[in-house]
Amino acid sequence: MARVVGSAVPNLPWEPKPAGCQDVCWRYSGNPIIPRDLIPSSNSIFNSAAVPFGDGFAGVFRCDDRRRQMQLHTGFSPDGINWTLDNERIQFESVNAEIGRWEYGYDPRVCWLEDRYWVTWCNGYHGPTIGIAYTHDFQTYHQIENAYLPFNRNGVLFPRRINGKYVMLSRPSDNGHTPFGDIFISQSPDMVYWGEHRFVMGRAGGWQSTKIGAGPIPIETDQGWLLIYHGVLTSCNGFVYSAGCALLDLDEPWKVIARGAPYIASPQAPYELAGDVPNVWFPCAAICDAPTGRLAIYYGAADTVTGLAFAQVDELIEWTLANRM
Ligand code: BMA
Repeated sequence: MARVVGSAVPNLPWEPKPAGCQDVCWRYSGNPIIPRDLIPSSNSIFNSAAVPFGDGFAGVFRCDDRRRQMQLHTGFSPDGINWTLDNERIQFESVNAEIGRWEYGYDPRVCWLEDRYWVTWCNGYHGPTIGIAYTHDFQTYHQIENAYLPFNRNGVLFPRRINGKYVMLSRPSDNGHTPFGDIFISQSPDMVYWGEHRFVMGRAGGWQSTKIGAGPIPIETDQGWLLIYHGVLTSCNGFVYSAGCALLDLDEPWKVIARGAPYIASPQAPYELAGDVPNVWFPCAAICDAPTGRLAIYYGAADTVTGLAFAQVDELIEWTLANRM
């Protein structure tokens, strides 16, 4: 049995796998957990990140507003399922007026690292790049420098320093609906200067043939970092976003130990198949209860609503090793 490194989250939202289910990842029966119109200003709420916070949970949510501008909002929940979101977008306090000039933000990730919550997101600065901020309380957010030059997406931090350095996965891209994309890693002594870039993994067949991008914060286990990521297939009807699983080396996480060939989840439920962008299953967060290995995965469905799914770390690792490409 794989040992998960991390904290106990005894109040993790959880439902056991339904009898007869053949999948390694299964949906919450009450999905979607966040409707598109939870707050008066939202057109849609999806691709969002939740973490344990205090006695409950907090998160940063992608809310596209009714002008169809992409915004980030704070949310809180007692149980990880029922959420209250601020109707106003997050106002970041920035180290620098130029960097703090808000264009747009989307697809946030939240990472507890040492003594604070780090937020990374796709930040508009003459095109999409990776914005970084930290918060202690989900009330005041301190924005620091962007990690990279444009264009980049899917910036995902590791939850501890590796060999003394902060480490981030990302996906260099272009300014549009990028028709390519591989996962790279970058390292930093201070969260400001990023370098020592390494290739991690690229496009492969089928569901991940057009582009891939890191999803939730990687989960540390004694067998490696468990990475859930999204992959895109170009069908005659447009992009289809699914999710898959890989295991990365603990000390040199640009080395892939194993990568599953099939997806672990793909758009199949009605709210994943229909919405503002049909056929999107886009995971941005996975909360793990370390002692049991239970995982609660938060994902955006059809760029419209937020869904919750479950998996077991042990089972995902065994499955990845058994179904490696
Ligand atoms: C990607 C990002 C995601 C989105 C997906 C499908 O490029 O913009 O936020 O879910 O496209 O539209």
